[in-house]
Amino acid sequence: MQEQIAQIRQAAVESAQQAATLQELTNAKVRYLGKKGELTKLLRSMGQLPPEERPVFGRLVNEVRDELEGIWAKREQELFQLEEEQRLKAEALDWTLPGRRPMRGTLHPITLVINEAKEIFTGMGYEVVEGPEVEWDYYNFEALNIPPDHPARDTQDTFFFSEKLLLRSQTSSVQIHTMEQRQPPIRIIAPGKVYRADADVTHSPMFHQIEGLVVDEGITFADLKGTLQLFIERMFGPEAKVRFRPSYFPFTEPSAEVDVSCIICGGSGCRVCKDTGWLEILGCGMVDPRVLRGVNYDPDVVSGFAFGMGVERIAMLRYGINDIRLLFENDVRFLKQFGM
Ligand code: 2U9
Repeated sequence: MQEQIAQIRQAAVESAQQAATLQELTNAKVRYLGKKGELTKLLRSMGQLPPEERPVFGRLVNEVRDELEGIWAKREQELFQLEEEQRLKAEALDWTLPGRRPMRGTLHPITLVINEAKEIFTGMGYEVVEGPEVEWDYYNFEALNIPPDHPARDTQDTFFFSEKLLLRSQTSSVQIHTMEQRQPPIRIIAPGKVYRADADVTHSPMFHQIEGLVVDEGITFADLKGTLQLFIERMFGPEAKVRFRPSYFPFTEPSAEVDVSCIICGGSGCRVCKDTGWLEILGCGMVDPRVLRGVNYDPDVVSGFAFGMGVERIAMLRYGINDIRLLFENDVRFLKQFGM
């Protein structure tokens, strides 16, 4: 009997030592110390012994049981630590890895140009004003001295909702609204979307304009020239040369178109400037007295100058973009090349 106890003890100790996981250890415990386990079975067979041997035997079995339970508790602790270490190793994080950057957008080149123009003009004391894109014929054409038979009024060029309502084809309407509401001095720029029935490599049916208007006593063409010269130098760099050519617009008299020395070749002639060395970038002039009279300003007391430019054209020249459609497709691979 004692030998049997010793054998079971030995086998139990070995199985505890050999158990490689907590599960195996539990299984082994059930096998030796469980209700139907080897040691329990041995204790139950005690009845077969002579009564005088039973106390010694019982004590011996219970001693072995206590010892085994101690061994199990120790092994359990060891295996628990082992498994915990393995789990932590498997889940290990490298805190020194660089984080994943959140996707960050960039400002659209059109927005960049508008923002820059706003900076330049507000720096000269201008105010930024905006107005409706759906406009009355009066504000878009009539108040700007554009006669009823002017080609711009053709449905080929302008999007009409009705005889009197349209999508503005220029932001000049904003300046008319402003003049109706205020008295000189006026110094404003009006950036925004305009619409014309036109679409090819250099034209889009929706594009952006920045127009400016200054009205006060004693405003002259010299003020206009100085202002635009400064704007162009700030927008295109100090080496940009500027020239004014006489032109015609119904709303300004006299009128001029303004060229900047080619920003690609610097004026020596290339494909972009068609070998002229110059790029046309805006139109301007002294506000026609008829326009001033139309908003109840007295052209004998005040005078003004105005100018207008296409933002897409300026963005294309500044960033060397050769197809206007790139500005409207919103391909992220294109857009992400531009700064914040
Ligand atoms: C008022 C009076 C006059 C705005 C002006 C231009 C000349 C001009 C074009 C540039 C390229 C339009 O985007 S474009 O196609 N604009 O040449 N715009 S003077 O004149 C005004 C504006 C408002 C009350």
